[in-house]
Amino acid sequence: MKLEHYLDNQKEIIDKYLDIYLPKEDEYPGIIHESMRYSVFAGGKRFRPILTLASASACGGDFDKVISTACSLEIIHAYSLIHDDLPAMDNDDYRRGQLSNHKKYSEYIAILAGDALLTKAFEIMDKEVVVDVAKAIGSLGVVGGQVVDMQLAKENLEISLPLIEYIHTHKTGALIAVSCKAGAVLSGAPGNIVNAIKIYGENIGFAFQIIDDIFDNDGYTALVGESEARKSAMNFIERAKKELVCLPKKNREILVELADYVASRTE
Ligand code: GRG
Repeated sequence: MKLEHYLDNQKEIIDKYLDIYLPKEDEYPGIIHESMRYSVFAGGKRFRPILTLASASACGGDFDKVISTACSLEIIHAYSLIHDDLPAMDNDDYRRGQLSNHKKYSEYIAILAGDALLTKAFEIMDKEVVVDVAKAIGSLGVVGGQVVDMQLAKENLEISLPLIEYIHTHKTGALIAVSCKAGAVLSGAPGNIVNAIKIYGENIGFAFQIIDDIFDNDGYTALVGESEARKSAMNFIERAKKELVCLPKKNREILVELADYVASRTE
């Protein structure tokens, strides 16, 4: 199957399950459920849950065992975007071409929708990966990356390569890496494979954010220029793919294709 079809197909499956896991709009108090669903279903590539499912499949895992965790990682991602857009953070009026959650529903609803999404994610994820996910998104992970990014934006910190690397590995890389790792853990993969898939995730996570910086002409690109940034992203993709040699060739194919997709993506 061509990658494009694979991605569309996985997205469709993930959306079907997200619809099952999230409370319906008519559940009281409806406004919070409407707001949660608005952000989860307002587009999005579903890249993190796709990685969880792909890592599980590369490790011979069972779809039924991983789908709730895969969806929980997308729900965490949706939460992070809602809070990232808030006036106290990036103050963005639009996300994915539509009004951001606080613009559509008010600030207090957007904060609570984020809180409820994060809580829902921990309700549905497999208990075996709760600690890994909590560590990846807390103050030593995504939150830490967001703090330093906010300091850079609001407190005139001097931009430098180590600072950008910290932000990218924490704010973006940590959730992508744990999305990959969770798929391996829940498939009962041995420690060396779990570790390789986690490092794969860290590398594609870094490359993913560098490509985002190229789109936005900021961050890494602002420091080193577009051509260096692209080279650097390619290096991380190659490093990611090298980690997969511990998997049989047939099993690693989809992860290799997803790594290449990160470098070539246009959205
Ligand atoms: C604890 C998870 C957590 C968050 C609290 C608000 C915050 C702290 C962090 C913000 C993190 C953030 C917004 C990172 C940006 C990551 C990123 C590259 C977003 C774009 O991802 P895509 O391209 O988006 O996968 P789509 O629209 O396809 O879903």
